[in-house]
Amino acid sequence: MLNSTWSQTALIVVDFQNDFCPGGSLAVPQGDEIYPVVQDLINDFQDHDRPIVLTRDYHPFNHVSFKKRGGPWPDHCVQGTQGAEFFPQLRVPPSAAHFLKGYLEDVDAYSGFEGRLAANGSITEVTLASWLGSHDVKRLYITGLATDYCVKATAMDATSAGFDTTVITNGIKGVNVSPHDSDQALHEMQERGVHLMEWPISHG
Ligand code: VGL
Ligand code: ZN
Repeated sequence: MLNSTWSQTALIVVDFQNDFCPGGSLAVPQGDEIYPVVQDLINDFQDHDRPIVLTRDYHPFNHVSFKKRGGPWPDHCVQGTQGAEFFPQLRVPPSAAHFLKGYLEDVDAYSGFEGRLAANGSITEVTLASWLGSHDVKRLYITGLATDYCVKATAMDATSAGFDTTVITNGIKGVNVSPHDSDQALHEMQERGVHLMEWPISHG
């Protein structure tokens, strides 16, 4: 990519966690297949010294979004369980910033912009918007799971907050509770000014 592409640009990896991958409790079909693209993005952003943000769904065991509490989802991404951990092959640079969301029992959060920075083992008051602002970020590349929920919500909030926002089409997968949910989500994102781009993965 051109050097200008990298200036003021950050990467956001949304919820690439075990419970959203095959074998997990809320598995996104083929969710694991985005791995090579996600890793290539992380590596390239690191090589260019650009900020890398990873969000995680991070629920208490009795979270309001769980079926046992009348919510839509099976238990997933419960704090302290393997399901809440990153996809095992993912190599995350130590410099990456971690944002957690949905960590309060009675509050759900799809968007990374509802998350808070985790640092030194605790959840801070720092929002994603303020963190990106303090790192002089103006443009965002977004990848991760799931297209029709947390990727969509994060991209919508990003563009509303004034970031020039690009979703990487080969670096996302959707839940598709209804068959066309991901297509619909991509359409809604584009209508709001989100750009779509296929990431030219580098081999070797
Ligand atoms: C998500 C459903 C419930 C997501 C999180 O990360 O897209 N989906 N919680
Ligand atoms: Zn959740």
